[in-house]
Amino acid sequence: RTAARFAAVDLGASSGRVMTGAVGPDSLELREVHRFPNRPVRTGGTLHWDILALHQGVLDGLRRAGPVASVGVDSWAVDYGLLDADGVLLGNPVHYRDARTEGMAGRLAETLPPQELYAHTGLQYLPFNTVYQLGAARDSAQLAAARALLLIPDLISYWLTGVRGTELTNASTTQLIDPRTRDWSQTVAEAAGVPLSLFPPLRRPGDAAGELLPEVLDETGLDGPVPVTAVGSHDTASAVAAVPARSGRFAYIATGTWSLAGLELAEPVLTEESRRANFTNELGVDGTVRYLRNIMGLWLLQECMRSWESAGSPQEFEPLLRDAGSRTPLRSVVDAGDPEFLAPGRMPQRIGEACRRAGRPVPDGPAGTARCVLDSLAIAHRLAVEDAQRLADTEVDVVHVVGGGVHNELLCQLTADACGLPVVAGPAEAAALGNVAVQARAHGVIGDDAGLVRRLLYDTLPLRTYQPSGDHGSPQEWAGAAAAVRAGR
Ligand code: ADP
Ligand code: LRH
Repeated sequence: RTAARFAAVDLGASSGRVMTGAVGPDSLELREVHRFPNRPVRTGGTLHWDILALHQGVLDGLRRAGPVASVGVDSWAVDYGLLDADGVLLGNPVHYRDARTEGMAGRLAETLPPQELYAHTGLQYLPFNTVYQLGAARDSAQLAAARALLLIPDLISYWLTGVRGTELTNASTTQLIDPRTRDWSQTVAEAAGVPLSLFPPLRRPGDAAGELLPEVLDETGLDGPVPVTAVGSHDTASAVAAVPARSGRFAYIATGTWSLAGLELAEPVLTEESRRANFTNELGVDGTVRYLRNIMGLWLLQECMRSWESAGSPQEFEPLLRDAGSRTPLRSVVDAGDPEFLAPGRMPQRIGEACRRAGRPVPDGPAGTARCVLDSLAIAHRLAVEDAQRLADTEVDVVHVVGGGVHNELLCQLTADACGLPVVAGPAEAAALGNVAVQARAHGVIGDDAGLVRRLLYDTLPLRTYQPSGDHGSPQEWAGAAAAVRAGR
């Protein structure tokens, strides 16, 4: 085995980045070569992704990356672009936070009851699941003209290679995949009126996904051939593949724009109790299942900071989190799992209103509001970790936190306190690492074994452990606050 460099394109809802990973049999070093903002744009009343700006960011990043053995692309889930008969993109992809899917779940329920939908897909109800987005687009001229549907990372891969595919981990977020067969569900597609022929063939993490097109080589200054390799193209699949766990008894929380909190399982949990608890069974790399719940995540804080006209730089986080850390714990708490916080805008006011409705004090100023958000996230993390263990009948003794939230020490400490378990924090760029690791395995640089990757990461990454401290409320106070949030659901 010889060392090689790989490029990971990781498009998050907050920013896109291109990272390179230098991988040897016993080493994996990640370097950020380009980061660019991801700014959604509202036109004609619809919230869109600025997909061409993102693609330009990818090209700029690949130019800076220099020679690589392969490229892998991952991004946020559920969203897609439609191609016409000439392979041209029809309109800008719509953002999952757009309100167009309102009422769509009810419409699908008329042909397929929610219980059956869950039994076939194991997917939690989220208003923006692709199946509902397609329901909302049903009578559009765009969908009528569409000959292919490409999920976001598959669209970027297509623009890089000219090759079309549907990567499985991300396909599992459409709510059209059956997690038992790991293939399309004809039953759901028929009930929802979705022609599965729109989707290019399924491919799996590690599969070859084409080579950079001549025009891309020109644009990036790279010498061909440069292969593109399918990775866990759902960013959360890649992030969980890079959780540096030492044993199987772990829960993870991927904290970025979202908090995705749960367990890695060998089989889906499709019980009615699991459906009612709104747990999802997304597909992971190596035949795993990501059993988790979506929590609003640091989006709550991001949106507050946007309304305070703060750009979210480390210099702005530092004083805000210091002040928030000195506030009274658990004074104001909201349900950070509530989809009422999904849409953008007026976030501090909406959080204040939710506190008032729950009979709790309205948080005061930015520090008070930030503290309310972080206490609320910690409680939602605890509820998800607790419920996942009960529903999947497993026990864990550590919680791994990965993603941008690793930079937020207060959130990591509060999560340890809320869960009553040690939190191992890191890496912050887990999705990019998981992306690189899958490429390195596919190209034979490291052994083709998920456990090996996790051990390698555990041995080489700077990780920080937070023990439950009691400094931010006693175990009884956390239990009481968590019970109150649960009771309000
Ligand atoms: P995504 O992949 O969804 O774009 P990230 O994993 O990059 O998100 O995480 C972004 C979040 O990380 C931000 O919303 C912010 O709350 C947090 N974050 C990033 N840098 C810092 C920092 N220096 N201090 C505290 N939090 C930070
Ligand atoms: C995180 C994420 C998450 C999805 C959401 C749409 O970036 O992929 O796993 O639920 O975006």
